Amino acid sequence: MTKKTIAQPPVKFTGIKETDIPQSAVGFKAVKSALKHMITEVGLVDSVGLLAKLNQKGGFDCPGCAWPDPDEKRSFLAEYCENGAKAVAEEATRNRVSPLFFATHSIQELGLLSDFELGKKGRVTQPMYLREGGTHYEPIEWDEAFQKIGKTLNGLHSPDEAIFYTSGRTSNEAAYLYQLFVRQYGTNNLPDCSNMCHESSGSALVETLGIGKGSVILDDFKKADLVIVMGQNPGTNHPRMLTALGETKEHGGKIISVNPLPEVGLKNYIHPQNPLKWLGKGNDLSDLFLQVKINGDVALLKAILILLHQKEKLHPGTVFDAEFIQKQTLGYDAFIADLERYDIVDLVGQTGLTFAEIETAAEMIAQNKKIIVCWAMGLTQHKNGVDNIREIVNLLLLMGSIGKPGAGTCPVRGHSNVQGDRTMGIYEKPSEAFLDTLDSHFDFKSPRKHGLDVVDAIEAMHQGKAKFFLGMGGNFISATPDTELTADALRNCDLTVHISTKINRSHLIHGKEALILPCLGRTEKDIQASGEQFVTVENSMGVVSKSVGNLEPLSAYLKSETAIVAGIATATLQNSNVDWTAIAGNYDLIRDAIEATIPGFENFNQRARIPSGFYLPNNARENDFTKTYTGKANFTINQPSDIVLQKDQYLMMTIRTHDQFNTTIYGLDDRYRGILNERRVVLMNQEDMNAAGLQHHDLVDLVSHFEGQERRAEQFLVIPYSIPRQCTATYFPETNVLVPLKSTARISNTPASKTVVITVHKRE
Ligand SMILES: Nc1nc2c(c(=O)[nH]1)N[C@H]1C(S)=C(S)[C@@H](COP(=O)(O)OP(=O)(O)OC[C@H]3O[C@@H](n4cnc5c(=O)[nH]c(N)nc54)[C@H](O)[C@@H]3O)O[C@H]1N2
Ligand SMILES: Nc1nc2c(c(=O)[nH]1)N[C@H]1C(S)=C(S)[C@@H](COP(=O)(O)OP(=O)(O)OC[C@H]3O[C@@H](n4cnc5c(=O)[nH]c(N)nc54)[C@H](O)[C@@H]3O)O[C@H]1N2
Ligand SMILES: [Mo]
Repeated sequence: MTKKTIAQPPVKFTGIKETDIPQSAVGFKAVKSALKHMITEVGLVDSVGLLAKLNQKGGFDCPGCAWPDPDEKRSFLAEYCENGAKAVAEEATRNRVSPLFFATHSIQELGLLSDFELGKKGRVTQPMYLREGGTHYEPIEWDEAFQKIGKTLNGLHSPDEAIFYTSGRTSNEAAYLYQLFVRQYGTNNLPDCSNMCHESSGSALVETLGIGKGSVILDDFKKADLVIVMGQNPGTNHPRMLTALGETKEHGGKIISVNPLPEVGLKNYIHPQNPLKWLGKGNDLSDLFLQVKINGDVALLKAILILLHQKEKLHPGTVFDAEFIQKQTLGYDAFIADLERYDIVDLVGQTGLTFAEIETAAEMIAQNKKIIVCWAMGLTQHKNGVDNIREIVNLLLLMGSIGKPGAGTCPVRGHSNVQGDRTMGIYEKPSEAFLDTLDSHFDFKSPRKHGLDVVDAIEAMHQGKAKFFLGMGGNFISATPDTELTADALRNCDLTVHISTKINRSHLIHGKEALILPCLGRTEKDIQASGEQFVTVENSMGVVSKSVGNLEPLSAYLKSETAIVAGIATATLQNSNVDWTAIAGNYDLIRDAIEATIPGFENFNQRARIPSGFYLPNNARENDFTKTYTGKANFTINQPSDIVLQKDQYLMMTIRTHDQFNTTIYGLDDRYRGILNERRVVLMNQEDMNAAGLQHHDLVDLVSHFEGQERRAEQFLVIPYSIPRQCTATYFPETNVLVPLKSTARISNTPASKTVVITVHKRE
């Protein structure tokens, strides 16, 4: 019998070095680091060509984060950042994973590589197949691969036994075709990375404001009096956002950051596109830094809300926007009644902050009427993740700080097209209205039963209720919680299929049979029957724009994601009245179908060709809240954290280093945190270390505790760090094994990967 490939990256220490934490984000080092990655992966000539096209009008969209590009003129080389350049380098790498590579390395052997080592092997060049009981992937022809998928899908007892995952890099065109195929096949099992990411934001915003997206645009940052950045590390994950925050400051606005860690980008900032400023000391970006305890945000917001309410009672009409509340909202009285039940002393205690700090924040908020709140995973990945965001909305509603310039909600998205994929219908809980339109346009009946999200899909595979997994991009095994359980879930499948650019761990943890289908990346030319194609993407602020690759494809075997979907659809669907070959041969035809079925895409083909793109409608931005279930913006009642830690327990947040894009590990440095060449670390408060008898660089095992179960991750080095008491931080994906599958946010079902209860055990 063949042995299983190990599910987690093996324990390997790479030789930790520590440095001082840099004083500011960006600067020469960042540019040097970016160019080094680029030149190593793609060579000097192509590097220059790529950077010249990156995020330029008429170029390709950065495959890094979803932060928008300025609408106005973009200067040469200006709209890239260190980590964007790394994302491009990683995709445009010349390193190839060829059939010869697979013939010489068994899957088990590849499993022994770390994620960093595996990723550096490069791009997959040909479709590959793993037969039942096989030890090595073998090359396969595209048609045969499609037939195998069709045969497996048509052999299932029900279409609901198949899972169709999407990661957020997939273009609008590919995503649209994909969901159409999946619904024609007969299921809504379309989980996506959003389920693990901003689902809490979507859930909270739809309920309260009637749109699951943020309400601000880039220009609002110049007009805001106050920007609050909560649970986000923009210096690493959205570096171009620092330019927008810099503009807030230049226009006289203030910034508050709320984070358990003093993240470098939020403290100090040097404008990357203004070299003269590199020589200076940088700007103090945050006017107030609140070093909150992990998951202390609802308590903090409630304490602030109480203080604002007290001020309003003392001087009526000076703090709250009574007219806005009266005209546009529902639920104010119940909200205030609930707020009055809380004791501010208890709340302050839960935050780990001082009363004075919270009072300063409340004062800054009271004095400023145009407020933007930005957030990311530090707020969404908690049991009360939806509560976090609804409480932010409460604050904005009280201040009337939404639906006007310089004010509103700003959930900062992750993957470059994660928002667009959802707009295209990649959603396990589609609305009736969307399905009705799809059905009438394509003349079929799509399934009405809601599908499975990521967590439920894992559960279904684990229980043998789902037998087929297809990943449109992404790295499911490494991105999901509870690594060992998820691995067993995938191993239960009859067939696992991955449409990927690069080799990753998910190719190694497979069903009975497995396929890797290699696709073109953003940076590559996409030629179809009707000639050269472009795709479109939607950024974090609802701008849809075109993206065109300029590199020759890495291998002649690669297919575009759209062509792959069309191939699978043709091999699977017997009675489809969609001409899959025609539609995938000319992306204008896909855009016509999008225009006909999705609101906001009028004249899509024409507007897709406008160089800076176009904005999708946004009711919250327009101060229109009639789209909520009550027809008004809704106040909500939210819960602070209910986690009670035992004396020896800590909360652990799993975060990204400066050298990774989710599960893709670019390098081993976390430069902005001063931790170099090592990922197996646990950041702890020095006083907690003293109390537990732990020393710098002690080797420890981490054990998580959930509903009486224990999960273990072995061998991490203790690093003393500026972090509140009883809080710890580790890097994802190494500690995903500790995140229990069922520990999720209420309503959104997002894994609570920022609130893992752990104990720390010194190894003898
Ligand atoms: N270079 C690069 N860019 C990326 C990514 C990447 O991996 N690399 N990933 C992309 C994706 S998919 C996403 S979703 C985003 C992720 O962007 P971020 O959300 O910035 O990513 P994380 O590293 O998860 O950081 C979470 C931040 O929240 C803080 N935090 C954790 N828990 C709490 C809490 O309870 N309260 C508060 N107030 N703060 C908390 C952490 O200290 C950390 O600063 O970035 C996108 N962009
Ligand atoms: N513990 C913990 N877990 C987390 C998180 C956390 O903060 N903590 N964050 C969560 C979040 S926010 C997210 S978004 C998920 C991310 O989950 P995923 O989106 O599933 O993971 P990625 O690492 O972004 O996927 C990288 C892989 O995508 C493939 N790829 C790259 N570009 C393309 C392309 O253009 N087309 C195709 N078809 N494939 C491509 C490559 O093969 C690469 O290996 O992880 C989640 N998991
Ligand atoms: Mo994400």
